[in-house]
Amino acid sequence: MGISIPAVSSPDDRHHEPEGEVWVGVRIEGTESPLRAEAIRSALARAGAPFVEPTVYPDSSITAVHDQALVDWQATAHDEWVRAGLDRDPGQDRVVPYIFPHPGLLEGIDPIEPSSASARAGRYVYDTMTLIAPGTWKAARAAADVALTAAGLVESGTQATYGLCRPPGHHAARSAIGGSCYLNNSAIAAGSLAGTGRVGVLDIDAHHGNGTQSIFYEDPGVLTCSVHVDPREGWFPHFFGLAGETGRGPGEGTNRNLPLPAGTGDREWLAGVEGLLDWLLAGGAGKLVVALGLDAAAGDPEGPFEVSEAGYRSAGRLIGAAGLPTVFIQEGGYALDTLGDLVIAALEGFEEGAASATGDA
Ligand code: SP5
Ligand code: ZN
Repeated sequence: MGISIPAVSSPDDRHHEPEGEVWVGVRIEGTESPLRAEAIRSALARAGAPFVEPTVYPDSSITAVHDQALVDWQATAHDEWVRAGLDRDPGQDRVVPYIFPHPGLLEGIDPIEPSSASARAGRYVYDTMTLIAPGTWKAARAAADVALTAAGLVESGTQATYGLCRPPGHHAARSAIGGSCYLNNSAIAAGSLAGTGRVGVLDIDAHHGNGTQSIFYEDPGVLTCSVHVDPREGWFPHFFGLAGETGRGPGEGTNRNLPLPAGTGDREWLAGVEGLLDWLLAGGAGKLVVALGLDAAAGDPEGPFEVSEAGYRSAGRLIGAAGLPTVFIQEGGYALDTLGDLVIAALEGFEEGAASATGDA
């Protein structure tokens, strides 16, 4: 079968060329490459998905979930880096931090806005793996437009859309970025839908959707949930992502985490997806954003789960059967030879599940 879900995609994703990541102080090859989006586009084209170009949205849709200062810094961070001469001495051509306003450093004192380009990187980027290249902002801004366009189509009555966002977004928080993410595309989509009733975000990337969780942590208008590898077993984002994190203040009870052990396969993972969907429906979610990471698949180089392609198809069926208007937003997924087929499996599964829900299967 083919795919009739509109796929929003921008040619600008190719401008993000991090060319690796700095891990334990060493620049390694990394897996978040431009080839990911190319692989997904090819698979979507083979499946006959209708492609849609993104519309350019105003910055206000982005600053609804990110601090203006973070957006402004990212837009000029690479220029600032080069003006400071760091590409020549010491010869680092990507923006990468070296010092961070760690809570143990500050001990409660409000940090000043640092003046050096290298210190400013640590003010806004919480890890060393999220390199900023000359074209990163162009691609990240386009990915946000992809998410907003996919959400806008659903807002105006399309049952489901897929946003091919690259770079990914779910690790980007309100005021700091990391985890190969720059703008939180899933949160931006959810924020844009939130005017008209409760929105649910279901994050099935292998990693905890920490940015989305923290952005909406006190917001009762967006229910957030994530099924992911247990950070206590040594996985990014390491410091949180546990079941006890349930929201705060007016958002108490509006976040849910399901950490699962490394090695988790279809059965346990799908039971988790189903439980989170039931929780979103019980909480009154009227629209759904799916943070679609494919790195829970067996063989993915960044994740230890063992989910099969059939498992992703079943997840799509469960989501489709929920019957909600749904925006799929591309997150992680790094096995270039299977990535495209996994996206297709999830989207085909959705169409099967949606058809069975409305009785026209
Ligand atoms: C969007 C998304 O899926 N981001 C994933 C970010 C997690 N990256 C963690 C990388 C940890 C270091 N990897 C080094 C592998 C060396 N073999
Ligand atoms: Zn991931």
